[in-house]
Amino acid sequence: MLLSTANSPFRLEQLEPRQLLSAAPEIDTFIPPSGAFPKPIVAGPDGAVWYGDTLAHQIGRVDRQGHITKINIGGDANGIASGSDGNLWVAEGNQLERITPAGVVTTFAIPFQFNSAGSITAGPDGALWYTEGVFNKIGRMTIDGSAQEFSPPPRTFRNMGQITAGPDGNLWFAAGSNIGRITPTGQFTAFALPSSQDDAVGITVAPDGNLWFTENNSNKIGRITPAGVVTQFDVPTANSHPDSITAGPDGNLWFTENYGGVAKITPSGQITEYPLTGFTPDCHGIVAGADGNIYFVESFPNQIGRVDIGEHLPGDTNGDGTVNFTDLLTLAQHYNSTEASQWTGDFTGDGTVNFADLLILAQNYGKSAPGGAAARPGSESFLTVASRALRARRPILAVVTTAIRSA
Ligand SMILES: [Ca+2]
Ligand SMILES: [Ca+2]
Repeated sequence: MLLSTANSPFRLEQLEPRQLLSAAPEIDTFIPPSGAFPKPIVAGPDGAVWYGDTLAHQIGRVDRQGHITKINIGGDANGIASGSDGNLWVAEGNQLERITPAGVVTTFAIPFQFNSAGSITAGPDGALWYTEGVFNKIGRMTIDGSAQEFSPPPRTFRNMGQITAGPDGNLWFAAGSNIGRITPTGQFTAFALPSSQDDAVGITVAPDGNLWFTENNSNKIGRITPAGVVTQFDVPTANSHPDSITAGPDGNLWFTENYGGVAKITPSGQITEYPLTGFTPDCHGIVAGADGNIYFVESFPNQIGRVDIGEHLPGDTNGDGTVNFTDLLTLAQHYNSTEASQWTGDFTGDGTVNFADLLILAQNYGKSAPGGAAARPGSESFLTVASRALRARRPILAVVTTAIRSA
């Protein structure tokens, strides 16, 4: 549409209204220093994300900058949970292991030694609950390592998969053509899915008060209310093999696909898939990190992925919700670095950490994001640091660097 007036030399062209394109989120990839075929992943008690290798007797810790450190454990981590005791718990065959964030490992045998603990989660009763896929039992271990196991009526469940704490005080688990529920005292209920071909493997609880689950071979995402009403949604890509699912901070559910990538589903069932580039990665565990981003495991080729959907306060290099001296130190350490991201101080996103980024940090110094995880003040105000630099007639960065060196 053209707008013009008789006396005006200008013609104004009015833009047609257009739909805003929603850009695909950025996906980062982190390569561990060692390990093999990672699968489960959890938001750890220390604010970092932790995952387990199923073939290398190790668990890994992923920090906000994507650095990965490994801890050796006694077996293969089939499942990993964040316990009520502030420790990590790993299901690894016929034992569970308790690992402190500092790396102290304690091993506890499960009662039935011929079984294999797969998925594990923290229960509403403060204990750890785990599925035993081979003989289809559910186990419960207290944080001091004493365990009991519950057997459902024969032939009720097969192919027990993941387990999660439900919104109703019970534990819920995926089991092939059933979704299962067990009360803290061990009473089982089976909710049959519509088809015997349904194949539930992953499960999580969502803010809408329902349980959401993946169907691996039947290529669906399902929702079940605590009363047992099931709704299913087909995944657009055929044979994508949905694996694990988690509730994102954006109100959507996020899930992995064994063949190709990561995807989200809205509470009303709209699915958007984000195929990963390169050769087809084999994606398994997925979790929302404390920084508001989605972390997932590429079992093959042994990588950790992160979907950057978190709100990020510019200047907050460690993602704890507050801009303070710690963030300034990180920026100083990476000044002029080529390893530039918002986690190292590149808030302008131009690939370098430089003076423009320092200005942004200064502007936000002392600010906290809404719901910032740790809204504690910096040890020194930015003005103190800056005025010290001015008094010494030196650039602020030199003062910061001196502070780092003398620390
Ligand atoms: Ca911070
Ligand atoms: Ca920059």
